Amino acid sequence: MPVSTVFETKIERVSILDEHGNFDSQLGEGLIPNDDAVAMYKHILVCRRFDEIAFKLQRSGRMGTYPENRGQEVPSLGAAYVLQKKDWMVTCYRENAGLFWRGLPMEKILLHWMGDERGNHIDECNVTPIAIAIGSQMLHATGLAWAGKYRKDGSIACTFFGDGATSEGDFHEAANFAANLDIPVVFVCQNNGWAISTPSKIECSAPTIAQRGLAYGMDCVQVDGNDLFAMVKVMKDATANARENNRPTFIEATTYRLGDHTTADDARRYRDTDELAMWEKRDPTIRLRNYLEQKDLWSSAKEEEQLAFAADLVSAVVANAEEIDAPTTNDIFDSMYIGLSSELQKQRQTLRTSSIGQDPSQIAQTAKEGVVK
Ligand SMILES: Cc1ncc(C[n+]2csc(CCOP(=O)(O)OP(=O)(O)O)c2C)c(N)n1
Ligand SMILES: [Mg+2]
Repeated sequence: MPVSTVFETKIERVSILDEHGNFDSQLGEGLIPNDDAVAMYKHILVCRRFDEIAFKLQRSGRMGTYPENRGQEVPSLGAAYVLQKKDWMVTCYRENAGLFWRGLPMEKILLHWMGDERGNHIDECNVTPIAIAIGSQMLHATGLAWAGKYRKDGSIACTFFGDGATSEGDFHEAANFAANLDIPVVFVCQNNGWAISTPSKIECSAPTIAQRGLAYGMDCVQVDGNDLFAMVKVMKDATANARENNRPTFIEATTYRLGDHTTADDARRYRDTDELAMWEKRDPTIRLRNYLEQKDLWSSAKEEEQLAFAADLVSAVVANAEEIDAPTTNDIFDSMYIGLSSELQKQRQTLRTSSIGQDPSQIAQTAKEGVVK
């Protein structure tokens, strides 16, 4: 036969607790113990409060740009729940829930968005500073996972990025490298349907983003990214694949940002109100709360208590971030590098780079002396 099929595949989608409250007990039973499910719900309420206050800090001029995380808490939280301490979590900017769960002090994220380099100086846990240059972090994660494999320390890495980031060359390089060199890294794409105002369907003409990982020979799966149980399930499978087989996995977590892209954006200018209303019904907090209430693990009284706790906690975090001593101009060097090259030492001393040219005070001085006309 001259024509034969050389490759056939399918992409599976995992859902355990759906937006209507249906729970797949075959897949979900025993996956998350009750105490942990309660703890994670409480954590999401804290993250929501953090988001709300961070937004207000920007609006009142007390912080720079901030990207709301609201609606997208589950993918990073589910992943952080499964990852081990020695593993690396390498994220962009919509993964506060997972970063805080892993132990990143919340004030560090505020400091980052306040433009204070100390927000990027992280000793507390194996997470990297949040990546704003779209796509760059996937290469870092692949390198960290490769180092873990080389050192045989049993660590793996998990990296997060958006749907838009899979159109960047960095993604393709990281995926190609990880798949061909058997590197234990988990790629988690948070497909929220938009890259700022560009809808994902005009950036990716395939029916799933997960297929992009398939092209490199990785195991790929799509998951309901607003379903904590499903996210934990696919992360358990992916981390086992990484630890036992040194194989990367591509997880496409479908989700939605309920807020604007950042505080510099107004999503009403390009997003349909019907689309937003549909996703508001799929809010991960609604289905998780219903699940907990049905099991008699949650109540309105507990909700009120936790909301009050979250408000106090976030107020304390804001106070910590705002009351810290003003940064020195050298922080940018001291937070960024372990050792400084001679060029960087010169920059640290003079606070200028050779490429920028003379600093303003020197120019003023020479101008006065009549050297510069
Ligand atoms: C290399 C690079 N190019 C462009 C930008 C500007 N930018 C910031 S966010 C963004 C869209 C990212 O979309 P996606 O990856 O889907 O992430 P989302 O914000 O939806 O979570 C762009 C283009 C950037 N930060 N870095
Ligand atoms: Mg996106």
